[in-house]
Amino acid sequence: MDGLLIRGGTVVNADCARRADVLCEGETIAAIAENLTAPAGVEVLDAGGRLVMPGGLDPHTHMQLPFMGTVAVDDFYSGTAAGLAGGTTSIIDFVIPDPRERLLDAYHKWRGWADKAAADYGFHVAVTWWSEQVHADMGTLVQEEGVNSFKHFMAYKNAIMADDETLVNSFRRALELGAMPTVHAENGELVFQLQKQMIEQGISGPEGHPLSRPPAVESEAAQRAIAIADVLQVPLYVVHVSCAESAEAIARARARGQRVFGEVLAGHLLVDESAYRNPDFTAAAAHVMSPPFRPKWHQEMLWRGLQSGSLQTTATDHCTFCASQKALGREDFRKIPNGCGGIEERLMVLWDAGVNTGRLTPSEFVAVTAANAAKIFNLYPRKGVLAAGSDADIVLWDPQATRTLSVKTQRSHVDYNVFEGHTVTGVPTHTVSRGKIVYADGDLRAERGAGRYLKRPAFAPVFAALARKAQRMKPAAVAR
Ligand code: URQ
Ligand code: ZN
Ligand code: ZN
Repeated sequence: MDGLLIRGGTVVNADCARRADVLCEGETIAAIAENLTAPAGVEVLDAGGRLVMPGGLDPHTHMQLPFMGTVAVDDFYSGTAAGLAGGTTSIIDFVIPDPRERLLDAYHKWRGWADKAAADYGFHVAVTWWSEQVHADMGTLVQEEGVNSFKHFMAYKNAIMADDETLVNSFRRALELGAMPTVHAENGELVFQLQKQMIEQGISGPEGHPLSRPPAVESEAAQRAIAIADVLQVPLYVVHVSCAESAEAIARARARGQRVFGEVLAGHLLVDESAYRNPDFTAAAAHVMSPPFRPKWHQEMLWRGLQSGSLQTTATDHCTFCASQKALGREDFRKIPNGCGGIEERLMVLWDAGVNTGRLTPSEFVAVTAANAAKIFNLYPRKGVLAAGSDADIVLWDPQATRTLSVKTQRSHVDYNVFEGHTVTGVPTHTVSRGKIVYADGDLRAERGAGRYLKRPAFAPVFAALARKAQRMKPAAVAR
């Protein structure tokens, strides 16, 4: 039998940590208990007291994204391979149709691109325009293709920006289908006007990027999306929450009982906006992503969101453009392709800045790097937990080992590392993907095409029942 027994470790799930062995048979976990014996033919991996955790789930990546006149350099193979080297075993990427492009056509195109993935992957599908055809395609994607989340870019005017008509129609359709609307929350009109203002004032370098996207540009959109979702009674997931104002808006909505979820990027927790003032264009442009990296004090507010549970997931928004591509915007920062890397570093920087500082327990680390995203996007308990019957996606973690993160050693194809020079304590030594050791002590054995497409069932039965109940509970007209 092909199997793997991971012996002598401490299993850490989001709900508890305990000394236990993990027996994998084929692609799934067969048993988790103390003192398991290896059946004949099963490989034994001695954990030697290390931690044994669910492989990371990154709910926000853009492998080989065609964007701003170029294509992200990490494709579905190199990007997922880099993730495996960092302990991330699943991603949820994005299908982003051009306006007027059928959602189904874009979806099949992206499925073809992702065939080469080395790790498991799912897709959020972006709604970048509205029509009866979009309405119909959303239904097909949910009912036949296992898509249960739809993305809305409130930024990127004259490109993929969704206006309020699209937001309201699409959110309403998502509720009908039992799917989760998600948003990139920045006011695209404000960005457009502020960018123009910067250029008119002669500010054409990367320093213009954060100046044209201040936190209020993000929090206005976050609050608008939260209000639309509240009126329509549909849940909402806000991606890459980067500033205190948006985090507070989500916390207020949740305190009122509204079902809103927030995601934080590893970059926004560790990197600040001083990077844009680097006189070296290449270094500053390498950090151009949206929302931009913020003044340092926002980071503490994002950590508090994760610690308090008002923000639930972490991601990377891995969308990599090399210096030669970023140079498209050398004369005009509006043309710098937006995006940075991070899929290999996410778990290490979060462990180092989160667990080693006492902000997060190891179990809370598992919650924000895998379990919560798996639950929100309906992949749990297949992903996000080590339990009998779950996929054997496992990371062996050495909390004592150190590593200095650098472009010189990273697996990503991009020629920059926003965590350059960070020395972390706590690193993955082994990654197991559906029962196979794909990374061991620096030896990456990522296999092109080994990744599987992850169908994510809708939440329809729950939402529909809730919607009906809400209807019934509408207060009767007050008797005069
Ligand atoms: O906006 C996104 O999430 C994509 C286009 C990646 N780029 C970025 O700057 N975040
Ligand atoms: Zn975005
Ligand atoms: Zn993104």
